[in-house]
Amino acid sequence: MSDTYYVTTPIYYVNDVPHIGHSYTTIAADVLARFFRAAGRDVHFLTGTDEHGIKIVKAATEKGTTPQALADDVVTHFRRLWVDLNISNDDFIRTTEPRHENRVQTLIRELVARDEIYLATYEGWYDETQEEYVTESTARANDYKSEISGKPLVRYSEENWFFRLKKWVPKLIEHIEKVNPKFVQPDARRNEVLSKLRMGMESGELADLCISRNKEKLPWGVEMPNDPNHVVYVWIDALSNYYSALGLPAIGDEFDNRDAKYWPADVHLIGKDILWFHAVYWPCFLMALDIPMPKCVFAHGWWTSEGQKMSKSLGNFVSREKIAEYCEEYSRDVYRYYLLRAVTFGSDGDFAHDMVQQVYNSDLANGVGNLLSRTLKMISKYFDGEIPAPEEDVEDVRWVKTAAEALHDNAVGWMDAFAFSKYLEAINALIGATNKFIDDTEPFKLAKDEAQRSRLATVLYTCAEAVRIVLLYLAPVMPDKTTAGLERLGLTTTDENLTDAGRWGGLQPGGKVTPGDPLFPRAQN
Ligand code: ME8
Repeated sequence: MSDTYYVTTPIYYVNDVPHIGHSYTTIAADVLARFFRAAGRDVHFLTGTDEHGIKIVKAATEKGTTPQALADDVVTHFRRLWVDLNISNDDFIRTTEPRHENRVQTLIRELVARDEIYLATYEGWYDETQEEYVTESTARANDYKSEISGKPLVRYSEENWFFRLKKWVPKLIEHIEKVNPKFVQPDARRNEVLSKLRMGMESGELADLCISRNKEKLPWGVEMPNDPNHVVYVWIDALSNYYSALGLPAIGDEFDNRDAKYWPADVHLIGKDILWFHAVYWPCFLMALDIPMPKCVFAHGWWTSEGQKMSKSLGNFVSREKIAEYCEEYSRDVYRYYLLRAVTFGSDGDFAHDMVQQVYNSDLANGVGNLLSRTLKMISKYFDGEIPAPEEDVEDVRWVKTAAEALHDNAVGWMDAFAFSKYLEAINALIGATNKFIDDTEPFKLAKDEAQRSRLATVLYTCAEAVRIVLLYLAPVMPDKTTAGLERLGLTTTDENLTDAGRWGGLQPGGKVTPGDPLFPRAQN
């Protein structure tokens, strides 16, 4: 039995159509899923949509439709975008599906049985854009506006069900500090969560969590199984998707335990905006239910566009249409590559047309694209398109081999640590070492001297082998282009485990190569 790997994205709200931010998390998750599948793990990749709550009701009212009709429409945009971006998710969950709703109710029933929730009156501020109660001091500090959206906070007074959050916080702090120091990543986010937790406990401001909403005010949600006057708070409903989608807990339907072997999740990938929900509410909720916690929550940074916060009125919004334009101009693989290459995962990034072009030309047109076409052309010209057998020990091959081995030996570790930048840098280092190798060994000169025939064979085998390894490791990021590149090398993508296939020396001499048009033609200004 191979190791399992369960990766999730947030489930996205259906109040509006998807944009670059949604695509970022989903592409990152897809790259992890593709990489670990290739590395031999048994992967489960989940995404979906978050369809309940006040945000959806308001958006539906504004559009003159019902929440269900809005959800049914917007979900198709998400689904289509994931197909367009070549996302390989294994499941797609909608929170309005019975398989999810029934399991949320079962989880709540279990909380009731364990005396983890109680009825009380809440009086205070509510951030409707974030679906979150806000303490008086936070509200005051932000001028009674949402910290995230800037929209005015709303005064709420309601009788509601509360989850005994405070009771679990000391155990959570211990978990993050000692038991699993990798639980919240990156480190800066972990420290942020820890200090906010400690401050909340010391000041007494960290309150129990209100997990229901009055049904008269908000009928659009999962009904509290113990109280028909209330619906489940949308965040408790939403977070449960990571568990319910696996057919957990068992409730006696056809989904029971379907993918149970994947729990606990290896990683919940999220944006930094929703860290608190994932790093605090979710693990406390699981502890209260005696369910194992996910292994890690990784919060990535925020994208701006052309140097500014994205906004429809500024005209810099990277919408689904805009993404389609980039995919048309450069290909979907390039869009995927750019998002992971432009910034270290965890930091904020800016999406700017000039930068896309710069990265495209330097890494792809001049980098891997040029290396592939140089190599194929020389093999065609000097060896009639047949990959030659390496014969001589050429001293400079060592540098290329070392770069290939560094990639091979560290790839799994980097991907386990979400270090996409290091992974891509190592690929680019191998490309650079191989291009330098060609410049140093000057195969076009060797070709003029019959006595140098075996040296030329070694040089070109080395180039072809380096390109093969580059393409294999780029495949999780750029599945289309790398398949095309490998085909030109006479190779089909195989089921062979990347850990074996990515080792130096795997290329068999004698295969036929076919040079074609450039994989990444240079982009002009
Ligand atoms: O929060 N830059 O859904 P959501 C980077 N339904 N990432 C961005 C981004 C940006 N500018 N904008 C959005 C929700 N994202 C809840 C989640 S999970 C149980 C429930 C990404 O539609 C990022 O991953 O508002 C962020 O966390 C997510 O979209 C928020 O999506």
